[in-house]
Amino acid sequence: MACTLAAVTDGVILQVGGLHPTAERELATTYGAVRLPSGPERAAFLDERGADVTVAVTGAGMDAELIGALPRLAAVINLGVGYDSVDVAALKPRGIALSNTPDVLTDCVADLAVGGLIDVFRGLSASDRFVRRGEWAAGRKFPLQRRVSGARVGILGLGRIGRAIAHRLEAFGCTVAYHNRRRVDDVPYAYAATPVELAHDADAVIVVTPGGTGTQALVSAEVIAALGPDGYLVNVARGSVVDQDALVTALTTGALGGAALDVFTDEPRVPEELFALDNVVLLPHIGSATVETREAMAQLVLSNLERFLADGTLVTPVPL
Ligand code: 8YV
Repeated sequence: MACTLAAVTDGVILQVGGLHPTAERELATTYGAVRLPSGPERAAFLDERGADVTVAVTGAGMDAELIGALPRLAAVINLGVGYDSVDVAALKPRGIALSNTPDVLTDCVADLAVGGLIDVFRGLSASDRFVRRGEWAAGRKFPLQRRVSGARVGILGLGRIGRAIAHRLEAFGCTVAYHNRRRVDDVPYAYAATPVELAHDADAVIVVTPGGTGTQALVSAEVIAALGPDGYLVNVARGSVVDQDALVTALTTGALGGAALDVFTDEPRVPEELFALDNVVLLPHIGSATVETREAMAQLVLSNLERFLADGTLVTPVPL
């Protein structure tokens, strides 16, 4: 810990960006948290109050500059399992602790990944548009799509969410393979040594690896080419894990069969070239966005804060 516990509990709790309403309410009422202003007032706030802040609670991330403006910061409590928007390199040397929200969102993200896979294979969103445009009523037939049951699915990143996806796909009779930094011993799925190998032998690849520098463009042009015109990509991880330019080119030229994308490199901006493509499902980063899961994430954020203020430890710490 960077500060003594007394010094932490004396300090200001800073809310960075919007959070779940439960968390915001509780932060304000129980902890008297202050929200970091945006726009021109931000710099003045940091000048005046930055040195009082001991804990930051964020769903929007924290860059090195903001961390640097908070000299007494002892913990960052992140709403979300992914913490790639928090500059970990700026936390480490100062011994600032970090927590995230694992486990509580595993099922919902896995559900969405499988939902995206089914949508893009069977053309659910596209056929919904077909009906609404009146094409069915006009006597036209929606083109035949691809079968999900029995498909060969590669999972890129066999962590908690990857395993939950694999488990669901087993019920569909899919053949599951995976690529992971490390081989996982206790699973019955085939291990692919590289993402290219994974894609080469799959009808679809589901991307569920954490974001950040280590996985930047892991799904390269070569991986996309290995999936090919009959292959599909589902991304519920981070936009940064996929070479988005290569993906857009492959989709617009027919070099990739289709994609279901919940995440993008520059959210909320989505490449407009994809808007007209019926073989692409575009989602607004909703992996964990259910009433139940977001409430559970908010509660876990609050538990981490409560524990940190009580004894300087975290319920779900990120090992740094
Ligand atoms: C939300 C997520 O984007 O947990 C994550 O890493 O990507 C999602 O659950 C995030 O929690 C919103 O702040």
